[in-house]
Order: sequence, then C-alpha cells, then structure tokens
Amino acid sequence: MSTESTTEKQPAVILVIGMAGSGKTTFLQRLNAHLHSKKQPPYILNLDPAVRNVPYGANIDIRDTVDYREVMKQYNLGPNGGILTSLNLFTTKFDQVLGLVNKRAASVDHILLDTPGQIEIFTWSASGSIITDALASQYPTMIAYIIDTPRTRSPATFMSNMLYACSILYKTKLPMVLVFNKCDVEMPEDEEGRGGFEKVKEWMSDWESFQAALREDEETLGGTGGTGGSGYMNSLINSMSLMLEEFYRHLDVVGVSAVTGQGFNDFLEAVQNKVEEYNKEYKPELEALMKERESKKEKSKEDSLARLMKDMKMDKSGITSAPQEGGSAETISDMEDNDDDIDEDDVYNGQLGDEDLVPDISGPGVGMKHDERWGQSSGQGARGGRGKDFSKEILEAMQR
Ligand SMILES: Nc1nc2c(ncn2[C@@H]2O[C@H](COP(=O)(O)OP(=O)(O)OP(=O)(O)O)[C@@H](O)[C@H]2O)c(=O)[nH]1
Ligand SMILES: [Mg+2]
Repeated sequence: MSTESTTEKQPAVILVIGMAGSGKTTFLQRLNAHLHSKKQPPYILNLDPAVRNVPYGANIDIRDTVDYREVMKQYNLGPNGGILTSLNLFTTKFDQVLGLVNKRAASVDHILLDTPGQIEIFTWSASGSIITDALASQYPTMIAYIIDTPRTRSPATFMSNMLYACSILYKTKLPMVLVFNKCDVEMPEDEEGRGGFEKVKEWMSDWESFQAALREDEETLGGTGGTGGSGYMNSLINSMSLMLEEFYRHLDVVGVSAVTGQGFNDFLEAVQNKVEEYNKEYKPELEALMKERESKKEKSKEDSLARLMKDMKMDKSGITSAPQEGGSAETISDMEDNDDDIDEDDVYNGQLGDEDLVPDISGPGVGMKHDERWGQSSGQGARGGRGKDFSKEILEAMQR
C-alpha cells in the first residue's frame, strides 16, 4: 500500500457514516452543491454498491468496479453479504484508488466518501478499517456521523444512537462531527420553544435535562422501560452519563437539513476544527503508532529468523553448525524467497488470477465493468471455489 504523503495541499477527508436512511446520500448531495457554490468542488467516492441512483457526480464509484447483484449471484449471498463482499473486493485494490485520489488531492479541499446503508458493513468490517486507515494515514480524516434528528427525539433512542457513535469513535479513533440532519422537519417543542436540534443539544450539555426527559418519557410510557428511577438501570444510566459527557467533549455538533441546505456553513466550520484537531492530536499519535508497529514487525521478523536458525541449527552466516545427514543447508535468502512464493500463490488459492480482481480504474469514475469477468469465474460452485475468507485475502493483498 502506498504510504507516501501527498504534495503541498492536504484536503480534508470526510467519511459520511450513519444509520440506514439517516440521510447520508442526500447530505452528500447537498454538501456537494454547497461546495460547488463556493467554487470548491470536492472529490467524491461512492462506496455503496447497492445504491440505485447517486444524486451527485461521483469521481470514483464502487459500482463501476463491482456489480453487487452479480456478486450475490456468483457467491450465493444475501443482500448484506453481497454488499460486504463487494466492498471487500473493491478494497483489495484500494491502493489504486488511493493513487487516483492522490493525483487529485492537490487541487481539491474536500474528499467525500458515501458509505453503505448498513452501517456495520463499513464500521465493523476489515475493508472499512483498511479504507479508513489508508486515508487517515495520509490526509486529515474525520467522521461525519449523520443522525436522523426526528427519530432521535426520544431520549432512549438518542442515547442508543450516541452510544453507537461513541463505539465508532472508539473504533476509528478519528475526529468526529455529529451531524443532526433533517432539522427542517417540525418537532415538538418544550415550554421554552426548543424543538429537535436545540433540545438534543441541550441534552448533550446538561445531563440533568436529559435525565428529566428520560423520566418524563418513562412516565408517559407507564414505566414500561422498567427503570422506575431506581435499580440497576438507574445506576447504569448514571454511569453512562459520565462516559457520554467525556465523549461529547471531543465532538463538534451541528444541526443541518440536507433538503433545505440550512447549517452547511456550520458544518464546514466544524470540518475546519477537526482538521486542526487531526493535525494536533491524531497525526502525532498515528505516526507514533505506525513507528511502534514497524518496530514490532521488525522485532517479530528477527525473532522468527532466530527461531528458524535455531531450528535449522544455523549460525548468522547461514552455514549449518551441525549439518544433518543427507541434507544440504539452504541459505536464509533462499528460504525467504520460498516464503514469498508460497504467500503469493496462496492468496487466491490458485482459483482466480490476480487480474480478475484488478479494478483497472484508468480515470476518475471509470472502472472495470465486472459483469463478464465475474461470469468467467462461474461454474466453480457457489463461492467460486475460494478456500480463504476474504478478510484474510484483503489483508494479504494489502500487505503486498
Ligand atoms: N425532511 C428531510 N428528509 C431528508 C433529509 N435528508 C434526507 N432525507 C430523506 O431521508 C430519506 C433517506 O435519505 P438518503 O439520503 O437516501 O439516506 P441514506 O442514509 O443515504 O440511506 P441509505 O444509504 O439507504 O442508508 C430520503 O427519503 C430523503 O429524502 C432532510 O434533511 N430532511
Ligand atoms: Mg445512501
């Protein structure tokens, strides 16, 4: 994988993530229009293979590389498995995608990524992590977590959604902007006239107000939640409050409407804050982490070499100190060569050549049309005769 840094300019990478139907695609469409009106056209990647229409001009579209329906057919998968497998296949050659992004990075201010509707397909998959890490190691990268505000107006749903956002923050360790979308929808107001976004924002800064809302919600629901203001739920909620308070402190929160366009200047301001945060906090941490990983890798290489030499009873020059009968000693370099050979042949289990998976993306938005190629690999049984799981394949492919 290419790890070289880009030239002068460092565009902000915004990963748009959120629950199904929260408005990710519409948000991206509006953001695209907003940035165009400011004469700052973004570079856009669509990573959702199952979307029917992309209402913005994607520079790179996963659908040009992988046909999700064909993947479902060929591998005998359901919709979620099909989306996940398509994303995995796309990720095997993400270094080529990065190459294209790098070429355009100097001329754009924002790189936007739309993600699949099923949130966990991106946030909990190996390919999601690979894509996120690959981008975050080169560009100021952040998560825009899109929330369906009208759906989150109940305190229990709000808390569940915040816990989910928190888990994504914990997993990706990237700066996050909470985007409360659909603010144009009318929502019930409290006595002080606070509706959807204002109310949830208050909950985030004033825990007592949130607890009051929870209590009120319970009373109107007749206490069906079983918390009853006491017992284990109560103490759980109190503990979570402390945890979430800490979580909120690291976030930028904005209210927008992807339909009317309100709040998008606030969002861009939040993006700027997160770029600064990335450079100040995340980048040094990432660099330290990468250094540590490198030295660990070096160390484990040395350890296995030492073990190997011990097993073969060799000294460092590669000469056996106690030659075995009838056997000639191999040099270390021979062994390393052999090792490489094995890895390479192993990746696709000899069933599918590397070329079959190459997205062959020769220009922005132009990708391999897989239909015929997938057809070629048919007749090998439902899963194309692959012996290894995809996550493993991806990791191996990315390491090469
Ligand atoms: N009123 C209102 N509706 C919105 C807004 N943003 C999105 N929607 C609607 O919400 C629905 C889902 O929007 P999408 O943009 O497809 O949501 P998504 O998160 O990309 O959906 P998946 O990719 O399928 O998970 C559509 O009917 C949109 O019109 C908004 O700001 N206000
Ligand atoms: Mg979408």
